[in-house]
Amino acid sequence: MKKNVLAIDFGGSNGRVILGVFDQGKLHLEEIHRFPNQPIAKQGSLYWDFPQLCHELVVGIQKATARYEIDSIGIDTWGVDYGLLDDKGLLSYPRHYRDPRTQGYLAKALEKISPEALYTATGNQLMEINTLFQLLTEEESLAKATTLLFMPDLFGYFLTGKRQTEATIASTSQLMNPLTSDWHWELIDLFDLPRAIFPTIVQPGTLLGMIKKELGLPAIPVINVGSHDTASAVASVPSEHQFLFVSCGTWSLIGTELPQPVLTEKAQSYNLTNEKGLNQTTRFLKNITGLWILQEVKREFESLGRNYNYQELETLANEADSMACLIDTDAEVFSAPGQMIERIQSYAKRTGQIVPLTDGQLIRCIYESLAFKYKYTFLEIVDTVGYEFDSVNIVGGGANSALLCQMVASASQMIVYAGPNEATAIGNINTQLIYHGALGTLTEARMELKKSQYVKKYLPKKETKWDQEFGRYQRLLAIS
Ligand code: LRH
Repeated sequence: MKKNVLAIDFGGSNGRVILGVFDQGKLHLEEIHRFPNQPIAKQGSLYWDFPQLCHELVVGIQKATARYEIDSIGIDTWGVDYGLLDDKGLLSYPRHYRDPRTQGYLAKALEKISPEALYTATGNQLMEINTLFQLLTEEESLAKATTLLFMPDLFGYFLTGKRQTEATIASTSQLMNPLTSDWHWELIDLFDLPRAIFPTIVQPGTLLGMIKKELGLPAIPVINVGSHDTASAVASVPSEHQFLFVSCGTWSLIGTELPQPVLTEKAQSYNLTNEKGLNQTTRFLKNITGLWILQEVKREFESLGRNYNYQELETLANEADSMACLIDTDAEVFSAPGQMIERIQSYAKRTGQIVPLTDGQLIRCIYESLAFKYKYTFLEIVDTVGYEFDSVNIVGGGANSALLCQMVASASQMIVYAGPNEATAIGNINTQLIYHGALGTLTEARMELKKSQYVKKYLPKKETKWDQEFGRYQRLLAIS
């Protein structure tokens, strides 16, 4: 059965419309349209540029339908962000999670509920960017709102006029009950949020609706895919068995897929999160900083006229001394955009390390610190689930980085399978192909994929420095 489906992915720096052509068991990808997805800043606040993004979405679909018969569309974005609507439509531009307005709201929420109870109720890692904390800043808009839609739901509403919430994206909100996959109504009441704004939660792999006539596009079905980008990325991991994954983009999501949530004290102490995957699975993972710092430093180099591609950055890093400076990539100081180089340097000074000055030293510092953070997180996951893994699948943009993959293999002494790099688009496409009956199960989809996508294997090297310096890295985490 031949199918042409579109995966629309709104990522940290770009949005993309990707065509997946599935024919005779092989998947071929083609990027049809790419556009910037940068937050817009207005009076110190950060917003999604929603009208412009809807325009790009239409352009992308037009470009695709001009050349192909499209069987369906699936949309995914990062988690936690949403828009509030009244009966007529969106009340205002949706806020971006890096908007500083949530500062202090986690602490405020904990005046009403203990961190333990909040974790047990939702299974979510406590992060100030989560929807719950964003909503607590919205009293005025909440009074006017009739519906809350997460970003992929909102783009789906723009295309079809249908208001639904898909389970994987709802599971990033800190408002869902991981045991029932429904809203956590008691929590919603506790925080005085209006129950009526929360739409019915539907499972991925179902039909949202058809593209509405007014848009002047063909009436194509829009499918609820794993609309949280990580859910889609995990749906692409080419493994039949229990696997450890790193979905590496702006964020790194490190974890495993389980049949049910883990809400134990240990899981909470490590701040591991339970999100929904396809087929009602649990994505048990930790949300940590991924390529974000690197992307910011690259952007800063560019503003200084030094335009490196990732390959060139790796070459520079390879030439710099190893383990000169390490950072906690999740330290609060690195979370906001801008002046990243200066912030790394002052972190180095503050922690009594050699200050990275050259471009290569800065990049090496970021890569080695990430490799250590991965190792550290693998250990937390293994300790919580109670069994070990002998390999890890790195999917997403980070799978392209030979330097990072090799460092992770050597630091953790595990085989790294790197790829697919287009993980989110592929998982999105997989779900649509299962919906059409072109692929049977998720496992079948994952294994079919192995035929068409390049997965590279990295073997761990015996380099003692990773063991020797791990203690120093751990001490750094404690003080920063
Ligand atoms: C990863 C991700 C993550 C969210 C963050 C905002 O892309 O979706 O799960 O917490 O972005």
